[in-house]
Formats: sequence, structure tokens, C-alpha cells
Amino acid sequence: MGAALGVASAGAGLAVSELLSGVLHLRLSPLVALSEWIIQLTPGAVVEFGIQLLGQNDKPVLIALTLVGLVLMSCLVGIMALRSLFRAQSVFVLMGVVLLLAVHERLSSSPASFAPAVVGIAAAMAVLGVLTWRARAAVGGGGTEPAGASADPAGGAPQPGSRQARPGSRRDFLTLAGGVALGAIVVGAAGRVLARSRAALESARSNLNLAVTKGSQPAGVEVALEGIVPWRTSQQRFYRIDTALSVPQILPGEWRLRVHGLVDQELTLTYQDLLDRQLTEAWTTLCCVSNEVGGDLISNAWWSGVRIAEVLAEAGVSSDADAVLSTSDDGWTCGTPLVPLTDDRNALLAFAMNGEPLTSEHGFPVRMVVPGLYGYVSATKWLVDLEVTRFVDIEAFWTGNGWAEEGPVKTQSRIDVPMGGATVEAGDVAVGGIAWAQHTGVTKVEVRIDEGAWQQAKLGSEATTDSWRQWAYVWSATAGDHQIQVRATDASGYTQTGEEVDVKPDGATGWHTLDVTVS
Ligand SMILES: Nc1nc2c(c(=O)[nH]1)N[C@H]1C(S)=C(S)[C@@H](COP(=O)(O)O)O[C@H]1N2
Ligand SMILES: [Mo]
Repeated sequence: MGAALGVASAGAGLAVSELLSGVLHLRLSPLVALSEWIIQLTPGAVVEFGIQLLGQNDKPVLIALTLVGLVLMSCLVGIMALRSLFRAQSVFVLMGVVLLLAVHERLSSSPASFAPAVVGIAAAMAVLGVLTWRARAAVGGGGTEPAGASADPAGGAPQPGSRQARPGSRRDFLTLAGGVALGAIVVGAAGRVLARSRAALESARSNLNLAVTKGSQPAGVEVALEGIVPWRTSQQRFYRIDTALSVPQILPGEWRLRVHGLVDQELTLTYQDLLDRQLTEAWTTLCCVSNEVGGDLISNAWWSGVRIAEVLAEAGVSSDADAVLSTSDDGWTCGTPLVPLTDDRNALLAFAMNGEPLTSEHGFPVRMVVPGLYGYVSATKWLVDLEVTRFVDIEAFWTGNGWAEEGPVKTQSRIDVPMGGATVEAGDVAVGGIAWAQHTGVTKVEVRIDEGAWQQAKLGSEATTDSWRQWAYVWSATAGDHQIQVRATDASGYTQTGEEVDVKPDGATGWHTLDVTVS
């Protein structure tokens, strides 16, 4: 009875966590994350031996072994629960902590990725509580014969009403536990089916053979100062902002882009249509309007795609239009001024970042990237619809929430080294960071110490005006507490204002300022 109790509870928890992983389209469920973590912690020689022994089946076998381990644990938990529910629940909590660590190690630390483990353990604990109560009732009121004997004297044909009168029989309990277990199998299977759709997408993505380049980093863009973010951001490190709880899953073969509205002729493009068009590749720094002064919601990558200007030209834009409303597969919308989409800049329907197909998180299969505009008015991920329109006729997701209709990027700069609050040694101290003014270009970066005179920093070379620039400055530091500030000047002649303005409604201003101690 204890074993059934434990296995049914753990099964319910596991099923719920598998389902939630599937619904959220996470790459790994907690169970698989745990299995992978076990491999990671196992000495290399043992892993190699296992692979030799099992070949291709090593992963399913490991997952099965992990499952067997969980079943054994949960039998113990169930037996414990009959004596002390509290102690049994504590073991579930401990198992939950282990799962969370596994998810953290193998998947990610974003809040959504922890949800399946947390909800799964909560479900297991709830079911354990209810079943324990029923089991005790059965033991107390339904006979205490050793396992194997039926607690129901009538052998399945009790007097009508007599069942209600008793708190519950052993048979009732086993039926309930069996029902829970069966339900768990169904729910867990549904989760696996959803997970398979994510796997299908991943394999479609890795089977793509795009004729794109990885983009070689231009000489001199890095100022060779440790602590500044790399000039090129990897797709894994690229900042991520979106409203999607569950990342949209679109197979390239099923993707369509509809271009309509104030156009001469509507277009519908397939993924292959896009690949067949003239390829354009460019470095572009993307940043978020919610990036605070000194913040890290900014990244730089090599993008491959098709110029939006060409697609719009083919559709034929009406002279009445001044905006394009783009919509993502999950219904998010953004309104972009027509000018930056049709002038000479590389506003792209992008399908690759740094030479690889976009990841699901960054908009696979196709997204927009427009140099010079904040992401909320230009960088639609999982793009499916472009409507040529007029600003007076539309309201996009964020502009309907009090953010500005137009979102040109504000010229900004950031100090990456030293870190705020750091203690550095007196003498020559390397100060450095990044500065950006997309599609205008950074021409000067200045640093000042303790509100003294502004001193010019050395700039990394400019690959394009659409990318950020690194900067470095050598400061002869004397002992004591000091303040460091930075400001940039762009090619329009504008120098960053020191006036501090919040990110809402159209981006923060102010000089990044930090304090360090020199010893
Ligand atoms: N579909 C969709 N696209 C979106 C968003 C979103 O919420 N949904 N957020 C936008 C915002 S606010 C930014 S800053 C960029 C961020 O793109 P990234 O996550 O690839 O860095 O995507 C933009 N595109
Ligand atoms: Mo953003």
C-alpha cells in the first residue's frame, strides 16, 4: 500500500512536470535534465564504457534508469508517509531541490524553465497528502490484513450503502491510486508528444543548410581589454526580451509571410522564397528600449536575410502609407516607420544570426532586424504578417501600453571595466566599455573622473555605423574613493545629455556613472 501510494504520487508529479515542459516548449523536461546532469557528474571513463555498451541507446537507457531510481525512491516515500507524512513530504521537497539544480545546470535559469519542476513537486506533494489520508482511512476502517488479502469481505459485492458508511476500504484506496497512476500515464504521454514537436522543430532547424556566412569579425573592433563584452554576441548570450511564455514553434516548411495593406499587390512568401532571394548580411547591434543606463539589454551580431525594402518594393507601397504593422505568430505586434524600412539601411527579414539559423528564442524561422530602432518598434520575432499602413490607423502592442510610437535608438555608452563597487590598485587603471548610436555612428567617447574634465577615450574601429563600438581609457588612479562617468558623441554632432530620464516612454538618457575604490 505504501509503495502504491508513493509511486502514484510521484507519477502524478512527474506527469504534470512533463506536460508543463511540453506546453512551455522547453528543450528538456526535469526528468531529462536530471538524466543529463547525472551523465555530467559521472566520471568520463564510466560514461565512455556506458556508451560502448549501449551505443545509440545510451540516453533512453539512462532516462529509464533514472525513472527506476525515482520509482524506488517514491516507494520508500510512500512507506514513510504511512508513518510520518511530514517526513515523506520533506523527501519530496529534497527531490525537488535536486531537480531544480539539474534544470539550472542543464537547461537555463530563466524562471519559466523552473516551473515544471516546481509545479511537479507541488502536485506530487498534494497527491501524496490526499492518498495518505485515504490510505490511513483504509487501514483504520477497511481492515488491516497483510497485503495480498482483500480488505473487502464481500469480494466486490458489498451491501449498498455500506461503502459510504466506512471511511474507505483498501480496495477503494488501490482503485484511487491506480486511477491516479493511469491519469499520470495519460498526462505524461501528452507531455512527451508536445516535447516531440519541439524535437521535430530542433531537427528541422539543424537540417537546414543555409547558404549564409558566419561573418568574420573586422580587424580592430575589439580594444583588447578584458571585461568588456565580446564585440560579437553569440546567439546563446544574445539578450532576450519577449512576451511569449511559450516560444512559438513554426516549421520552416509551414512558415508563410503575408505582405498586404496599402500595396499594389499582396505577396505571400514561403521560407524557400526567402532563401531564393538576394541575400544580404550585415553587422547590427540590437537594443531594447527598456535598457537602463548601464544595462545589458543590448547585443551585436552578424545577421543574414533579405532586405525588407526589396520585398516592399515588389509589393508596391502606396504613397499614403507611413508605417508597417508587423505581427508575430503569437499575436504580438509592432509598428515601424516606413522610412527606415525602405531607405538604404539593411533592414532585414533575418533568418540567421552569426551564420546559424535563428534559435527558437530569437525568432525562428524569420524575424525583423532594423538598424537604428529599438526592438519594440522593429524587431518582430516569429514574423508572419506585414501590413503596410498608417500610424493614425494602428496601435501596436507596446505603443498601446504607453510607450512612444517611434523608437529611434538614443546614443548611449556603458562602462564594463572596472565594475561598479570594485577595488582597484593605484596606478594605471584600464577603463573600458561600449558605446552605440546605431545608423548614425559613434565618433567620440569621453571619460571623466570625479566630475573633472572630460578625457577622450580610444575607440575600437568602426565596422559599420550600425554596430556598437568598444572604447578604452587609461586612468592614472590615486588612492581613495572615485567616481567614473562616460558619455558618447555621435556623427550627427550630438553629445549624450547628462539629464537622467527613465526608459519609459522612449528610452533612458543619462551618463553611466559608477564608484570604485582605489587602494
Ligand atoms: N514576437 C515578438 N517579437 C519581439 C518581441 C516580443 O515580445 N514578441 N519583443 C521585442 C523587443 S521589446 C525586443 S527588445 C527584441 C528583442 O529581441 P531578442 O530577444 O532576440 O534580443 O525583440 C522584439 N521582438
Ligand atoms: Mo525591447
